[in-house]
Amino acid sequence: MSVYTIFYFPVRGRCSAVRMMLADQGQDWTDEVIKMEQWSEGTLKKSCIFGQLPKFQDGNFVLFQSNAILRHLARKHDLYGLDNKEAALLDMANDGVEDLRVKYAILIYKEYETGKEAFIKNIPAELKPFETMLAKNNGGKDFLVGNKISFADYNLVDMLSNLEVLSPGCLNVTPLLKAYVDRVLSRPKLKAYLESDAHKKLPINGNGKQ
Ligand code: GTX
Repeated sequence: MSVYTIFYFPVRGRCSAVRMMLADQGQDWTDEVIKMEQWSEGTLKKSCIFGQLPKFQDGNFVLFQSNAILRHLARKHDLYGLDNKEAALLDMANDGVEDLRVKYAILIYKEYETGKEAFIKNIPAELKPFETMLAKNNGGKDFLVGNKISFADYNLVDMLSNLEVLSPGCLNVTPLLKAYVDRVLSRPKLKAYLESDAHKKLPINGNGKQ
């Protein structure tokens, strides 16, 4: 039995980066899939501290908030930089990914028909800070920070993969980011997970839009 359990809806959504990180680090986990009918019943929602999923269990330790889950696993599996300054830069990058993810979620769940064109037009501006971070770190040949993968890399690569689905080719304007995404996605354990049915059967979002 795996020590980690993810309770989430049958989507990639806010658990994709967590799953990518666990898979790439050779960790097992159990997915407890929560269908909308079960969620609507209300008991589970009431038991969740912010009334939302994902819920994560590390043994008996229960955690909510997707970014807190990423950070908890990063501390455990040495994916949080080499020192406090690297950790702070990773926090900065991850907060940037979160800002972008919130805008993406608003588009997908609230404004898809009216806001898609403007969102796509603005993608190059959204990518620029990450391209700049990469350029400053060994000319973009490594990761966001240092030369070791981190939790923020999994989160960013997941987010950028979603943008590529929304607007194919959108990463062509940021060559360092494009090469970095390809590099991360070709890591053997991560690639195997992304090619698995477990991943492929899950839609990116819960409303069929992508
Ligand atoms: N800040 C939180 C985090 O990062 O974990 C946000 C969590 C969140 O938005 N959870 C949503 C939720 O629990 C689900 S994420 C979107 C997936 C939708 C799939 C639907 C099939 N929503 C239910 C609720 O608020 O009652």
